[in-house]
Amino acid sequence: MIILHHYSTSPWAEVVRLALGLKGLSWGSVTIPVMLPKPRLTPLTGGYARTPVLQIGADIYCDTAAILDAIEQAHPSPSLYPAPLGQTHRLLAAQAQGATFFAAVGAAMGGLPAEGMEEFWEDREKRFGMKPEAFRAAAPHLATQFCAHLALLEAALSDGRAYLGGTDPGHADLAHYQLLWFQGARTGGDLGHLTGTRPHLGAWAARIAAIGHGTPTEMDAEDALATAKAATPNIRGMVDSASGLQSGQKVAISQEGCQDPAVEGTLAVLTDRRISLLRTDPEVGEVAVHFPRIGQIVRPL
Ligand SMILES: N[C@@H](CCC(=O)N[C@@H](CS)C(=O)NCC(=O)O)C(=O)O
Repeated sequence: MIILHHYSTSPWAEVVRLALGLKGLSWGSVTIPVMLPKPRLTPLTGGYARTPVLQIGADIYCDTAAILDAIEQAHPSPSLYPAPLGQTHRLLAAQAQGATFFAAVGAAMGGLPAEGMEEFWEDREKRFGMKPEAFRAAAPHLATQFCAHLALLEAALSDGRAYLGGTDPGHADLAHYQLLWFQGARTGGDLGHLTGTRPHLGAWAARIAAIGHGTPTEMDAEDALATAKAATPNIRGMVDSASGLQSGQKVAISQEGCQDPAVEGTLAVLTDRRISLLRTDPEVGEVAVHFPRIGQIVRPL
């Protein structure tokens, strides 16, 4: 069974929920905390604590790029990479990360009060360097950048196409949609202030929302840990010899722009697309932790 570790307000988790919906899947839903510590998640990941994380048995997928690959591989139809864009969906989806995502976060959260959210801001400052005062000061600029991005989406959709790639939705649609979806967090989901003057964007967002989330079933974190313990990791691939690293070598993986503890383990796969580590934890036994190559810093131990 596919298990998603997430929380309801996570925009990147919304991408995965919609991908599961697009494929009409049933899945186990484990709710994780919005900030550290995440003691029922990190035994699985070895320290990666961002949201979302997907689990299939003893295989743990970190980051939506690795997660969507895993879902696509396990359930190829309907594809998250439909023609005519095909793999170009990945390129377009990557554009929703980094500065674009930061602008969306600024637009959605820049105006939020510090009062009552002290712990949250402390967490985000420590882990991602988001100093609340500096973030609030930058919010008006970030909001302009976000609106400029929405204008690009509106223009891309203005020839009447249903989705970014044409008639079928794919990874790129979900990745860019979450930026907009997140703006509803403070308005109970209402996006009228952003879609009112952008009709193509509004119709596209409504089509994507209608995809739904498939069939989630609430699941206890302890059951997810037990599921991992009862399973065996599924490693496919090899270590690219040009990397200078070798299979079986101890390495640590961390993420650019994130101060969370590095995940340490034995290198099993390293290609331009994927990094997989094997690690053992008393609570879950041996698990494989899978990452996309982009965004990860690999350090030999
Ligand atoms: N590149 C990652 C980005 C994930 C990300 O930034 N997630 C946010 C929430 S949507 C996060 O980790 N926030 C801190 C947390 O959840 O503890 C992906 O595609 O999954």
